[in-house]
Amino acid sequence: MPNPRETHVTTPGGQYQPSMDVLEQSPARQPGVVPGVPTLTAEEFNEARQIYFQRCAGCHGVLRRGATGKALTTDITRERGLEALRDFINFGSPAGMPNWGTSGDLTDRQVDMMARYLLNEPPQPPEFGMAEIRETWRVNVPVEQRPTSKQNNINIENLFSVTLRDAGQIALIDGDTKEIVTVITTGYAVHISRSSASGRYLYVVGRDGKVNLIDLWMPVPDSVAEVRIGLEARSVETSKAQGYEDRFVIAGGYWPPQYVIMDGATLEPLRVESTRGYTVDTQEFHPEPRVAAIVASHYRPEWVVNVKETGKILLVNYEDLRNLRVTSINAERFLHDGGLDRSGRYFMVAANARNKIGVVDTREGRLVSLIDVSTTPHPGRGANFDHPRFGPVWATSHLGSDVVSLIGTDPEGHPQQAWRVVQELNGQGGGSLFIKTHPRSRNLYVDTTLNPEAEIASSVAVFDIDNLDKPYEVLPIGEWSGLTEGQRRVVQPEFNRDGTEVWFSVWNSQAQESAIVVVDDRTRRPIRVIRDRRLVTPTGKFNVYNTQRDVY
Ligand code: DHE
Repeated sequence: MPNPRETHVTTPGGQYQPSMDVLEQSPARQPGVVPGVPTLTAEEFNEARQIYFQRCAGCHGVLRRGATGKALTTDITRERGLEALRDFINFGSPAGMPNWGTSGDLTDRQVDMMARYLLNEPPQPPEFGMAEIRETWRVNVPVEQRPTSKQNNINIENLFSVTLRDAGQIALIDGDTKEIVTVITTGYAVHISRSSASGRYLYVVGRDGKVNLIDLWMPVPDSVAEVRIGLEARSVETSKAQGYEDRFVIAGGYWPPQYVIMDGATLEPLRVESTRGYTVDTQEFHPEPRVAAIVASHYRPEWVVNVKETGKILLVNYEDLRNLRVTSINAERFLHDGGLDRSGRYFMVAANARNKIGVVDTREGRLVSLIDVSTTPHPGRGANFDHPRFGPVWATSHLGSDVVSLIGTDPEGHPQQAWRVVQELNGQGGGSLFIKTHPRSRNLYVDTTLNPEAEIASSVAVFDIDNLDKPYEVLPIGEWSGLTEGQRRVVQPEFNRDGTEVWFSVWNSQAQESAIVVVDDRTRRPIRVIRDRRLVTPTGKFNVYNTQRDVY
């Protein structure tokens, strides 16, 4: 019988874990020698620390106190011993630990070095409080020197902010002409963009915690302010409640685990709050619960802040920053991404490693339901549409299976269906990251970016919303791009302002050419391929109007 550890292979979900790319660059002191514990040279320590932050910290935590992966504190690792640790790193485990050695990702020397690294105390990365945050704050164009009216001819509502991931830049692409308006340097491995409530400003966050404020009214839009809110971050959002349009911004950190509230026009940091605390299930202290998705309520002056490792959803009220009111909702651990339902009242969030979707009523400030879905849901912001039989639904696809779950979201009109999976569709396969439709569209697009099959990763499935029992159509987006090199992973459908076109990124490595393919939503055929040497690793695309109003 084969050794189960040797036959174990890594799943897309197992590979899609946070990588502390920036944190690895912060200085660290090597722990002292402990009698009987194998040591590392200074060079080995630095190499091991980098590998740990890139590959391991996402699951086991920066401080090795455990997240989706097991805790690796020295009381545990020393008990297991060098040989057992080497085996685990080499072969992985069916519980989700990748087979780092047998996959060829790490050499035998590195496997041995990592096992020794784990027997020593973890280095503690620095904190980043208000003094450090303020030191990074720059206003390049003060408010009084900014235009008082729009100084360009761009149709801002149909502008796309495109993440150029590995270039640390965003490209602003005119949705009407499909021309690149400008490329702006932002944070390292830039992650997402969000529009301000008025649509004038764009906020961009890099993995290095740098937030850029871009003024779209300038003759050529550019960054007018910047600040670093921590050392590792993934999310940013603005104030959208009536009377607070463009007033505040919030950004969430992975390290330190904190969120920072800033002035909307200057990014002046106003308040920093830690998310360290107790988990919702066992109520144990967690020293590094990361801030995942943040969404602004349109009803109330509140942000919905999702704290990953503790499983808490915080409703942070920004009416009075001195006397900050935070409603702390116990949901489920490993909250990651999510979005609002069509009415804007309910927030739907994936607790990805728990295979659940949490629902929060943002009007009443309470958890409504925790719904079982398939393996590792990953909705992005999800997709809202009217189901022909079940009324309004919100949909998510999954990293770990081909299932698309449709959840009823209309407790008043369709009480039988509300907060239940009303239908499951089967897509092309696992490895899906994003799903999208638009109020004017009757198509539901599902990507499969991380599917191990090249053909599936470079195409998308499209379902007919009016005939959901009909088989999906496969759109060979990678092929349509005309690119012949690379993996041509297709990622994140995003609609234009009118809901007539859907844009897909064809994401190759930094050294290879990438592209954006624009598809006509009605005919499902390509109408334009955007190829330009400046489009380095395009991934997320954020249409200003749709992002501003949460149309998805
Ligand atoms: Fe993302 C959203 C975290 C890897 C593209 N990603 C998010 C959000 C979080 C997050 C918390 C929600 C933000 C919000 O709504 O406020 N992403 C992480 C990770 O921790 C992870 C797994 C690994 C890491 O180290 O960063 C990760 N993400 C990726 C990618 O590899 C992707 C595919 C390509 C890239 O550009 O890095 C990617 N993430 C995106 C995109 C969104 C996103 C495009 C926004 C989707 C949307 O429609 O709103």
